[in-house]
Amino acid sequence: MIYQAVIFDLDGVICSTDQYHYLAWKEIADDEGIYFDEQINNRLRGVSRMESLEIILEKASRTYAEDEKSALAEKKNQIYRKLLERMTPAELSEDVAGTLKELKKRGVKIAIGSSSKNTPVILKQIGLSGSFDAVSDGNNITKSKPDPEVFLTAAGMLKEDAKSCLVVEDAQAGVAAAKAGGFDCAGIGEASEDAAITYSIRKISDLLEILK
Ligand code: B16
Ligand code: MG
Repeated sequence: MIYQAVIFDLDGVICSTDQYHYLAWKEIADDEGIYFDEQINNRLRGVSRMESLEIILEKASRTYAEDEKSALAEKKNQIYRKLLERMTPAELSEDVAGTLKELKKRGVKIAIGSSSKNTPVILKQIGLSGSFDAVSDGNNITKSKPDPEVFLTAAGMLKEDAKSCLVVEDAQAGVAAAKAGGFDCAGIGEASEDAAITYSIRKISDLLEILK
């Protein structure tokens, strides 16, 4: 086996919080009278909160001052956190839960590499707190995807180099981050057709074939 560890993106890979991000940003955009739809929301995948706001403000009819932007990002996060409270372990699929268990059984290390500052609360809500060998997230990085920092930090925590780790991503920004860090990448969902991936997977348990 060429990989000692798997680094999972969180949103769109381990669980699906994208509809919650969408609902929260939609509320902000509607309040501000800014056009926002699912297609724009897709561009926010894997991108940090402030960078997401900048993408939304592309459709605004005026410019926003820095303190207004901070206030909007904070308001979005409050709405999003309220929605996260509704998440339960039922939102963790059997496919994901079974795959994590099997990887552990095979002695493969598992980590999270997410842009989200809400990673600890999401892991708690879906019952995965303490399940990973390392958690690298929006709280311990300075540069967000497509910068490789979040994955390089995860690999460092695992004491592995990039070539020994496989990154699993659903977003273009995340695939680019993996590539920039020298990681092989398995793409799922939208990223399964990205030209920069190493493997295309339809479901998380497809990893078990790659890691045989
Ligand atoms: P937060 P991932 C990303 O998570 C989301 O895909 C992206 O839409 C979000 O803006 C970002 O986290 C930051 O999230 O506002 O919770 O810090 O895909 O990298 O797990
Ligand atoms: Mg993602």
